[in-house]
Amino acid sequence: SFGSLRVGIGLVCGLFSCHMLLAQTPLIGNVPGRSTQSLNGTWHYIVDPYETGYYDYRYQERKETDGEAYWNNPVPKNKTDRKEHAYVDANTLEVPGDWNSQAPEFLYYEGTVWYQRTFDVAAAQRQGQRAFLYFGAVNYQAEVYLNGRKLGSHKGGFTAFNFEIPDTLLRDADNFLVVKVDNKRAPDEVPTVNTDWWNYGGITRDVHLIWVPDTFIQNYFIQLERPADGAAPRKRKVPVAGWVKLNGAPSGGQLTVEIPELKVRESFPATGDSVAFQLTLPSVELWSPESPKRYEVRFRMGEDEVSERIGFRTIAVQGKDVLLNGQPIFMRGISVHGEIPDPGRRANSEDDAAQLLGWAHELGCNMVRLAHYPHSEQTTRLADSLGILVWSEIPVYWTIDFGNLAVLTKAKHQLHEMIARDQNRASIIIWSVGNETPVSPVRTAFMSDLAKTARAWDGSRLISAALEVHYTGGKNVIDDPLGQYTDLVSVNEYLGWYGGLPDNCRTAIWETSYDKPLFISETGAGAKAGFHADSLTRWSEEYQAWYFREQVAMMKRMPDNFVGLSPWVLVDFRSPKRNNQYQQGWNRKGLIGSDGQKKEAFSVLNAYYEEMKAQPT
Ligand code: GCB
Repeated sequence: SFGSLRVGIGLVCGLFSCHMLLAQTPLIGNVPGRSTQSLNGTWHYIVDPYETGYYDYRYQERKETDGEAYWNNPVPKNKTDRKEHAYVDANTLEVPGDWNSQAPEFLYYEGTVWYQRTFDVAAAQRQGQRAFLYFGAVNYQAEVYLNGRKLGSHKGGFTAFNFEIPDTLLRDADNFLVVKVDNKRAPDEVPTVNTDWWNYGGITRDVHLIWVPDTFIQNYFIQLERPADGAAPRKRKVPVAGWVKLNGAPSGGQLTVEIPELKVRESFPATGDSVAFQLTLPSVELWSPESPKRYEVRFRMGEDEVSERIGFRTIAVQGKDVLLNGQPIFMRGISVHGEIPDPGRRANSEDDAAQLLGWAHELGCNMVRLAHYPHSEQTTRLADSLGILVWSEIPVYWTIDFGNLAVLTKAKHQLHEMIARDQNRASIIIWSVGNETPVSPVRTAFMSDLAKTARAWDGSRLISAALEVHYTGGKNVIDDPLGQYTDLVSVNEYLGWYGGLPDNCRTAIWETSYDKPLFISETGAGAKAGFHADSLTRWSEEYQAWYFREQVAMMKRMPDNFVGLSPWVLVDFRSPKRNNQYQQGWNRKGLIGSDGQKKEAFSVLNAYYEEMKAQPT
């Protein structure tokens, strides 16, 4: 409704800019639909564990003009000149990419690495255009410098950000671009020091220059108006609502929204820098996993035009059900890390997304839980086109410093950046505000604030968080107070792995204090691919397959508010916390091993999903 729309506009208009360390421009939406110049490729690097490029020998931050600051071009003026750093062709890293997988000496490196490259811009491209420097993700903290001047900084390893490049700073040739990347873990960051995944460092996603006219469409949101009480959306005369955020303060003008296939084209007066709009579509074919229909939607304002393919659907909770387009759905999900095995690296391309979602599709899934942080934009766009429902999460994981207001602000930044990038993806039905956070009053205050904030920013999707279950008196009880604030109650359970043996599932009784849909956001067991033994032997494929057989049987006896599951996990992934002879630095709960080999449990879950596909929900 329009109440939430206004909040949305307030958000994009500035709520955030006041928190920024430097003048970071709010995120430009739909970057693939813009005029861009790629800055991917081979960059130079300097490894700098002591941060010598940043601090002088008295450990004072270097002045911008300091010749030994690593953001400055270290060209000796003459042969007597001394420079103690250099970007050399012997030291290069590919962007996008984590550094850990690119050279053996980086395998366990956490700290500062300076990235450097030069680039030219075509004079014709530059003419009358504003330039923005865009990063798909840098883990964790980025300090960005161009031609010796600082453009800005950013924290948060999995979300996109951009800075405007002042026209006076940009040259036609040999622009000297430096990014200081620091992935040291810290107790007051998000995530905090302790996670069950490897902290891959680097410029892990695409880098682009974006060219836009003086006044441009910065971002927009378009969706079906949410029908009351989970009712099915209308098929004819369908109400659509949205907003557009403009940048470059126009003195009026018209914003045009067009959906050519539906012969819809309407203009709205742009009085300030935001425009809220409503449209009526004559008819609409709804987006769903079975038929992921998308329409080309065009936005035009003055000289700027952006377009992309957007699906229309509704998602709601009604009583015990999750309704997609007014119909109850069962989520045949799988949890996925944004990581490619063999040898273990951050997923960073369209091919990587296709690999991971392709495996999920083979497993019989209609849903993925993208754990535990926002995945690449290629992933959510591919999910849109393949018809895979998505749970997208911020890395508020385990023991965040809940009592620290600055940490809440950091979590909200990441929440905002996640939503701002992907708010038009039909595939995304759930925003998750965290995973397995330990119950306490201060934590519940923190987490419920995030849940409320997410809902205020995007009232069109469901809000959840992965909670824990406890086993008491022979029962599995879900009574985490955070459940009051989420639309569906999601829990991670490992009955038969972290407690007891898999046959304990046979007598398990489930109890929840919430009259809401129940989703199992994790369940899993470790096995080394290719290790075979009897099913009582831990780490064997047989144990894991047995675990899944017992779990599936239990799922079939779940209470009637059970709406699906996303077991842990699609593929083995690197975790420095896992060090027995089978693990060797890997979490082995994948249904697929680190060599890409499917384990026996894969076919157990697949058989269940094939059965569920055939069943009416
Ligand atoms: C969990 C966590 C996940 C871990 C998993 C495990 O509950 O949410 O990040 O990797 O358990 O393997 O223990």
